[in-house]
Amino acid sequence: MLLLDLVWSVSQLFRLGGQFSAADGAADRCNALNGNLELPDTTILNTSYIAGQTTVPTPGSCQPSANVPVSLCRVEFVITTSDSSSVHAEAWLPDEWSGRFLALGNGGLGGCIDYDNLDYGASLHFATVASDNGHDGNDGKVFWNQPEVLKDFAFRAVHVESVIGKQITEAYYGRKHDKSYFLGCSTGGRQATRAALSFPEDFDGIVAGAPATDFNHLIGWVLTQQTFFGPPPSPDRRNPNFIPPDLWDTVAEEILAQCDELDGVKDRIITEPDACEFRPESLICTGAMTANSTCLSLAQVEVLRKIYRPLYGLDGQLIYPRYDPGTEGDGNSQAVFSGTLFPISADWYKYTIFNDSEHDFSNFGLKDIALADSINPAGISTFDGDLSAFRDRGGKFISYHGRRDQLIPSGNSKRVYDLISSTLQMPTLDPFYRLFLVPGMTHCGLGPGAWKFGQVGGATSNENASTHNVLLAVVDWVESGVAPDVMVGTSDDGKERAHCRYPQRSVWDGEKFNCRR
Ligand SMILES: *[C@@H]1O[C@H](CO)[C@@H](O)[C@H](O)[C@H]1NC(C)=O
Ligand SMILES: *[C@@H]1O[C@H](CO)[C@@H](O)[C@H](O)[C@H]1NC(C)=O
Ligand SMILES: *[C@@H]1O[C@H](CO)[C@@H](O)[C@H](O)[C@H]1NC(C)=O
Ligand SMILES: *[C@@H]1O[C@H](CO)[C@@H](O)[C@H](O)[C@H]1NC(C)=O
Ligand SMILES: [Ca+2]
Repeated sequence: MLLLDLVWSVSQLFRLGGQFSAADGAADRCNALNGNLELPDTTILNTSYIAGQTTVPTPGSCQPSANVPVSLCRVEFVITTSDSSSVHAEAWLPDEWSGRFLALGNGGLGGCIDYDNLDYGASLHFATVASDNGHDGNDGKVFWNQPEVLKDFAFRAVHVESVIGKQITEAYYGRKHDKSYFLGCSTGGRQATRAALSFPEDFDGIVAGAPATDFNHLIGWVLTQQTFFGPPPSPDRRNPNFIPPDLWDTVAEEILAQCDELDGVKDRIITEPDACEFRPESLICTGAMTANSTCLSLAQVEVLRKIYRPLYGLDGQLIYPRYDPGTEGDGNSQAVFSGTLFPISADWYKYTIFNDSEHDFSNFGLKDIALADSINPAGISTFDGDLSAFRDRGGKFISYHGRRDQLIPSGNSKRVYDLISSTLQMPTLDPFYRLFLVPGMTHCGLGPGAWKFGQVGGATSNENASTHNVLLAVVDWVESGVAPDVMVGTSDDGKERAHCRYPQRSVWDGEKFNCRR
């Protein structure tokens, strides 16, 4: 393993006196980086100065082009992480630089440079870096018998992208960055957590959305959910357990009927899904009714009971919190409930646990999750409450999770908070770690709730203030000591709602929602 014990050895040709001022000679300085920069285990592939509001071609198989918002120097580079692995990355260095460094994460089993957030970070004047996480594309086959590629994915890519990205930033602007940040959601949220646990010096401030932590369990939980209802029926295969899409709409309406108003407001948003004790019995077909789009068979009701229960393992320990009721509307559930094996989950188990591309998942169960636990490829699990090193060096961590997340139950973020709290023996993590729960938001964004709070490009409100933008909020916290009490989000129809930090609850007072213990 080559964990990059790096020596800083750049020929610093481009030092400027005082504040960096952009445009003058920026193109020359950018082009000059190519060939003049010597970085450990790193090859500069290309540098190009790009005038703002341009579309540029991109390498790799993920997307053909990317938008460049503001004038910047684009540096494409590759870091060799072992004899059999490497990380491709890009640094976008805007003319107007705030002095801040920002590293980005990935999604799913990716494999894809996050161009949307390179665009977003650069437009907010961060020197922004993103990588391909050690492989191209979203197919899990790349991990098959490739332990080094797996290490890049599990912990190494974000570390090297930040170590080298900071050196490129310094070489270009002629001075070190002031503070460094990380932004990611889903797999990016897990990468964020891994960074804080294993590389606490890498970032001063971290934003972790819907973190895919306790990874083997999460992936195993998804596959287990899928065994409850099985594949869709076909002419030659009956499946009385399967719940077709239109019946899911009926289920969604019944859950809203039972639980929407628990929070005091009938708005199709269940503020606290954990308070919803959904009773599917009300949907059982009676009398002459046959199971169709308006009622359910006993077998289907039993499937629903299982889906909305937490999953426990062979040893009786919790594997994963339950699926959030209220999530199944608007076709939201279809990715997992369509009956087709969820590709991320199937690939992970095929190529890192079973080492068998033809594995038959029809009997997937708790024994398989126990096997994944025992293998824990490249230490992927990321379920550890000891953030003391990150806390003690002054790091600030903001997590958020939509309560209508169709892929990762929001209860897991509460569970992680509680784990850190008990591990560090801190009754509240307020001094360095805050978790904002976002009612009515799906995975990482979208949904009927007030989901726009700057967590990704495209999720900004009219106000780019730290009260309304989680990235700017962590900046304020790190640089001015101003911690966010609430996170104000904006919905698609322009309504604002203040999201509460756990363990506070969002309580309706007859006129508005307030955050209370
Ligand atoms: C480097 O970037 C420029 C500008 O986008 C492009 O024209 C050129 O083909 C690139 N060269 C390589 C080797 O990728
Ligand atoms: C479902 O079954 C009930 C009772 O058998 C019937 O009244 C209703 O029209 C059916 N709905 C559909 C969509 O077939
Ligand atoms: C699959 O390969 C990994 C890595 O070599 C190994 O740890 C694991 O035990 C293998 N899985 C099985 C089921 O043999
Ligand atoms: C907020 O920031 C984004 C950068 O992503 C920018 O596009 C937008 O115009 C800004 N909005 C305001 C009101 O400044
Ligand atoms: Ca409600």
